[in-house]
Formats: sequence, structure tokens, C-alpha cells
Amino acid sequence: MKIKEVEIRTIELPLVRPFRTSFGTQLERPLLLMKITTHEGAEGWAECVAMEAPLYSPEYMAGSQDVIERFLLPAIFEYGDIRPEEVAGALRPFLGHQMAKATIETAILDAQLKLDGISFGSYLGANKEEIDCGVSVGIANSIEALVEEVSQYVSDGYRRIKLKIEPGWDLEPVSVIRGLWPEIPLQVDANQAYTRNDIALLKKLDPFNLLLIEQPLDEHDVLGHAMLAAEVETPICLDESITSFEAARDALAMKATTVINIKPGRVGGYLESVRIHDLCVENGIPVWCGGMLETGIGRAANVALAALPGFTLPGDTSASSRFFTRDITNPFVMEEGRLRVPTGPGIGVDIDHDFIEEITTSRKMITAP
Ligand code: SMG
Ligand code: MG
Repeated sequence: MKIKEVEIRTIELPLVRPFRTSFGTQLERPLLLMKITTHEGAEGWAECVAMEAPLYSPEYMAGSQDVIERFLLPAIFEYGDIRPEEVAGALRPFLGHQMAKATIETAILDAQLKLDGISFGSYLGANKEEIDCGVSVGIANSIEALVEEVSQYVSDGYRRIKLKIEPGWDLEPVSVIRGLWPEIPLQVDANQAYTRNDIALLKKLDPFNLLLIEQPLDEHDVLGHAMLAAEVETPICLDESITSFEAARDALAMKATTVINIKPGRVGGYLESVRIHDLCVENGIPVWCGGMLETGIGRAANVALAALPGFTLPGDTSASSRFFTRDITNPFVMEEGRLRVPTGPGIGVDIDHDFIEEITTSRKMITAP
């Protein structure tokens, strides 16, 4: 496939409610969108999951755009005729920037699969037509507000609740929510907010029958997670630390994680995600698909990935309405706590061009030389 031109837009979507984590509060979702057009006449879409500021990971929107324009796209153009499976290799000389690389690989994959008439799910190896949905619940202003928000999600049908935690907002919210919903699958996510000194505190979460504790310590403290995992009964699940197949392999070898959150952007794309999935299946490690407040474009691909056999836990693959009143594609609507895996070619969603135009904050066209 030969790329003719690439459109890079930044858009800004309002959120239905603020989303607070241990590292900050988001009021809207600004993000980078990529559309590629190929000489064969195909179009491929992808979104870059980097946030506006480097708070979740070192990558950030403007940085991703810069590395895409300055290094990654020129390397792809120079490669010439390219298959999706060749993208990671072509970009390997440039270190890091997995989210930027994932954006390019995904757009190329979408275009190729549209040409071939194959859906993302079939290509990746999905064996389910629909997937179970979980929801990630931000840190609330009060316990009452948290209970109200969780009640809403439970009545919407979500099959798993994830509470964001941080020091000072952990044991109490968990014990209240577990008390009100004794049976619901429940997990927590600290986004690196604790240290090795908090092992005794995190052990106090054991009685609440949580599915897992997600990324309690610094992303680089894989050994600390192994030490913690040896002390607590609740399974430890790494998110931020897993930036590649190799990182997953090593974290498993160190027993730092017994569940893995796979986020395609964080690991450099869907093909690397499948490699991590396969590794986890071989090792009997359950995986689930994380979320980065994706629009319907990223969500479509995530839902396809989450339909692979090793994804045995509900992911942060929520309905479009969890974050947005209007999505930039046909919305993902949950039925009985499940989303249908798109079956059309490529990511298999319809793009709402008018709405994208309305919320565009910048637009750039790059033509291949
Ligand atoms: O897309 O449902 C979603 C968000 C899920 O909590 C979520 N993501 O660490 O897992 C995580 C966070 C990262 C983004 S927080 C701004
Ligand atoms: Mg997380």
C-alpha cells in the first residue's frame, strides 16, 4: 500500500462529567486524529491516545504530533509500498513514542483491511461477537457523589466497576461501594500514586474481594510491584509499566503482575497487543483491554481486540455515552452490559465528518513526496 496523503487534526470533545484520577482532572478530551489516503483509493483512520499533558505517560499530544511529522511519517514515506505488518519495523529506529507509532500503524491497518474487505476483529483473531463492558469511575468530590455515579453505571448494566484511588481516597470508597454491591466485580486503579512504603495500607484492600489493584506504584518500579504482589492477596495488574511485549514478558517473569491491562496505544499498536495477548494466554495470565477516553474510532478497534479469546475480564470498553454526549462515529451503545464487535471492513464504523469539522481545533495536510 502506498500512502498519498495524511491529514492530522486536533479535536476537542467535551466530557459528560469531569474525570479525576490521581494525576489530575480532565474536563474535556482533546486528541489527535489521523486520516491517511492511499494510492489504491483507501482511507484509514486512527486516533492517538496521548493526553494533552505528559501525566499518564511521557507522551503528550503536541509531542506525538511533532514526532509523527518530523520522523515517523518521513520514514514511512521513504519505505514506499508498505504492509501494516511492516510498520513497526520501519519505525523501530526511533525510540519510544509508542502512542504516535500506534496511530500510524492503526491508520495503515484500517486502510489495508478496508481494501481487503476484512474487519479488525477477524484480522486480529476475535472469537466473540460481543464483549463485556466495565466502567472506570473517577475520584469523586464526596462519598455520596461516588455512590450516585456508581448507581447510575450499575443500572446502565456495566458488568464491572473500576474505582480510581489515591492516598486518602482508597479504603473508604472501596468499603462503601463493596458494602452496597457485595457481588459486583470491582477493581481499583491508582495510576502510580503509592510507594513501596504503602504495602501495609494496600494489604488492607484484601478483605474487599477485588479483582485486582491496577498500577499502584511508579511505572519503573516493577520490582516494587513484585514485592507488593508477594505480600497482598489481591492480584496486581500492571498498566503504565507495560510498554511492550518485552516489558510484559519481564514483568511476568518477575511475578510483578498476574493480570495485564493491554492498551494498544501504550504498547505501540494492535499487532504488539496481540503478541502480548498470546504471551499471556500461553502463561495462563488473564488480560483485559484498557481505555484512554477514546472516541468511536479508537473504541471500535479496542472492542475488536477485546473480542480475542484471552480477554477474559471486562475492559474499560464502555459505551460512547460514558464520556461523550455525541461521538465522532456512530455511537457504541451498550445492551445488557455488552458492546457488539463491528463487523464491517477495517474498524467498521461510520465517521461523522460534520461533527469532526465542528470540533476541529487545527488541521494539517501532509502529502507524500
Ligand atoms: O477510556 O474508559 C476509559 C478510561 C479508563 O481509567 C481509564 N484510563 O489508567 O487506566 C487508566 C486510565 C488512563 C486515562 S486517565 C485520564
Ligand atoms: Mg490504569
